[in-house]
Parts: sequence; structure tokens; C-alpha cells
Amino acid sequence: NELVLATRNPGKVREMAALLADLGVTVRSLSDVPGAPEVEEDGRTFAENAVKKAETIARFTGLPALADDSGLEVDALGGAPGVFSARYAGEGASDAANNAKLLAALAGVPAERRTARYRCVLALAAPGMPTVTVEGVCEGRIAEQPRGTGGFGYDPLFYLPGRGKTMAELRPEEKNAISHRGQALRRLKALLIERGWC
Ligand code: ITT
Repeated sequence: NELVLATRNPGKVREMAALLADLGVTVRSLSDVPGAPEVEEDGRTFAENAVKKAETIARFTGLPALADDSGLEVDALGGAPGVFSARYAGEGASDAANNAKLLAALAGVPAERRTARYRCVLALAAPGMPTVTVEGVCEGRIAEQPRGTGGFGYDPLFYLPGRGKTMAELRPEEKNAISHRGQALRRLKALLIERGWC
């Protein structure tokens, strides 16, 4: 039983591998798949992009492929950066540049209007099977300054009011227990068990 993680984001690979550890499948990443095609993320929704990534890699490898399309939706910015989260500050932008742009966009916005959520859509595609998608959401607020070194992406700015910490201040297992990705992956596992696929 093999599964390819259809992502080039090392933070996602780390988190998904930990969340899948109890499933008894051999988890491969795209670094084990030489020549895997680049997928252009031109969808308007997380689901469109996740399905496109998973189906492209499943077709190329002939193996089941799990893709994650995710991002940050900030209410005061009308839901931006959304599907553009990875390239908010431009194509290939660093996490630091994206975070700096987010802080600048929210300058002067008071704490109670800095509400935001992470959203993750996972798509599982396998040759000869209908593709399935699941979603997870995690609510929070954009902090005034970065805190913590864990996680990746916007985590140093993603404040969890209930914990008094940013996502980057949580241990990996604490993040997985509450994150959008953790929730989506638990839904996916429940679906796989329900359908007798594992
Ligand atoms: P792949 O397409 O190869 O999977 P990517 O990083 O380009 O990698 P996305 O297009 O789904 O993936 O962009 C997701 C972005 O949303 C990611 O780069 C972060 O900026 C942000 N993001 C998603 N989940 C996050 C998390 O758990 N913590 C922090 N930021 C997150």
C-alpha cells in the first residue's frame, strides 16, 4: 500500500506524514517521483486546485495521490489571500515576504476585526476510482507581530485566542490536533475506513 503526497511544500509533507503514520501505508513524497509534472494552480477554489494536483500525480505515477490546497482567508481583506496565499507577495515569495505583506495590509485594523481562518481541501485520486475531497477549517486572528518558530507559512501571525498562542508556538502534534489540515485528514481517514479502502 503506497500513497504519494502531491505537494512540494515541506511543511505540508511533514504534517501529512505525521497524520498518516497510523494508517499503515508507505507514504512517498514528490522527491521520490523524478520528473513529476508541475501543476499550474489556476483554479478559483481550493477544491479545484487540490483535485487537479491529485489527479495529475495519480495519472503520472499510477499510484494513489493525496494533494492539499490550502490558504488563509482574512475577513478584513474580503477573504484574501485565499487561493493566492502561497504567492501573496508574488510568484515564489518567501513566507517572510508574505507575512510582511499581510501585516502591512492590516496596519491600523483593530484586533476584533482581524479575524481569519485557515482552510484546507484534500483530494485523494487513484487510478480507476472517483476522486474524493474533504475540507477542514481553523478559526483564528491575525496578530500584530510574528511569534514562534514552529509550523510554516503564516503560522507566526495566526493567533489562537483560546490558547493565547500563535500556531507557530504550538508543538507539531498540538498543531495537527486543531489545524485545518488535521481536521481534513481525520475526515479523510474516516471516509476511507467507512468505504473499506483501508
Ligand atoms: P503545493 O501546491 O506544492 O502543495 P503550496 O505551498 O504552493 O504547495 P498552496 O498553493 O496550497 O500550496 O498554498 C498554501 C499556502 O497557504 C502556503 O504556502 C501557506 O502560505 C498557506 N498555508 C496553508 N496551510 C498553512 C499552515 O498550516 N500554516 C501556515 N500557512 C499555511
